Amino acid sequence: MSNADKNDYENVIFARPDIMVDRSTHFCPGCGHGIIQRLVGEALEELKLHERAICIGSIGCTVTAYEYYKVDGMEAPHGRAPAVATAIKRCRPNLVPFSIQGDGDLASIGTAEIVHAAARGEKITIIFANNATYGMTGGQLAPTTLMGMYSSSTPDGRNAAQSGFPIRVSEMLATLDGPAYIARVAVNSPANVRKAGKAINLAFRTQLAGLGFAMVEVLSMCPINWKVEPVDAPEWMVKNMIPQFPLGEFKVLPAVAALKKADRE
Ligand SMILES: Cc1ncc(C[n+]2csc(CCOP(=O)(O)OP(=O)(O)O)c2C)c(N)n1
Ligand code: SF4
Repeated sequence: MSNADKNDYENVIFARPDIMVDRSTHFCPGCGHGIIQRLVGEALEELKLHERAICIGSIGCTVTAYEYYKVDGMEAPHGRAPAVATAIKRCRPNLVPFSIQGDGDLASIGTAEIVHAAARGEKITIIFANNATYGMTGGQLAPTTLMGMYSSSTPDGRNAAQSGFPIRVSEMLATLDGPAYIARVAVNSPANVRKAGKAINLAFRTQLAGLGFAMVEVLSMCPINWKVEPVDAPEWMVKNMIPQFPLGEFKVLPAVAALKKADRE
């Protein structure tokens, strides 16, 4: 239903958040990115960030994320979204910069930026879409590609001797003192989508409360590069990705826990 149409119904149970542009996504069928973009849109709307949010486009299939939201946007070079967000936040503390970064973007070319932004405790919000592949460029090996998993640059499957092991970014960043909130969620089922929405909302509220760096890693389907049917991709994630990347919260500062508790009361 479009933004305009929703006014035509008395009892709307599902509508596009007004802060989102009325357009379809450019993603492949079954891709998780569209769900993630929607959840971010819901958080922006719920928190009334129309005038304050600024979407930093990262490189990968979410490169034009800012075209989906009626908020300001800026493009960052590959992997550098946390550095761009840092600059914006430090110069204009009232703005709410955020980025949706892929695993190639965040955990490969952008490793230094994300580690140091987290270590500095920058008050920014990062949504890390982990689909275990370089989606946009044709399914090359990513830092999060699973052991034995096919990629176009490891056609016989990932092996440790050649490519090392997958990086668990959330667990790694949670060892730092800077982050306020780090969680891993997934968008493979309605229940998990709801949990993902709550985590993303909390990550924005962590920034709004000035509590520090917040990152939500979202396990996301990429059926085209996983070489599975879109309908089978959520189950593929359960069998293959979640054992390697367990869901949960890895860093929750007490002040963030208090924000969460306030939700339930
Ligand atoms: C400096 C630079 N190097 C390489 C590229 C090519 N490139 C574009 S997207 C991409 C991979 C993105 O993969 P990922 O971050 O996992 O996002 P996904 O597409 O899977 O969402 C690469 C290597 C680029 N645009 N700029
Ligand atoms: S290549 Fe993968 S990540 Fe990119 S839009 Fe298609 S399914 Fe989504």
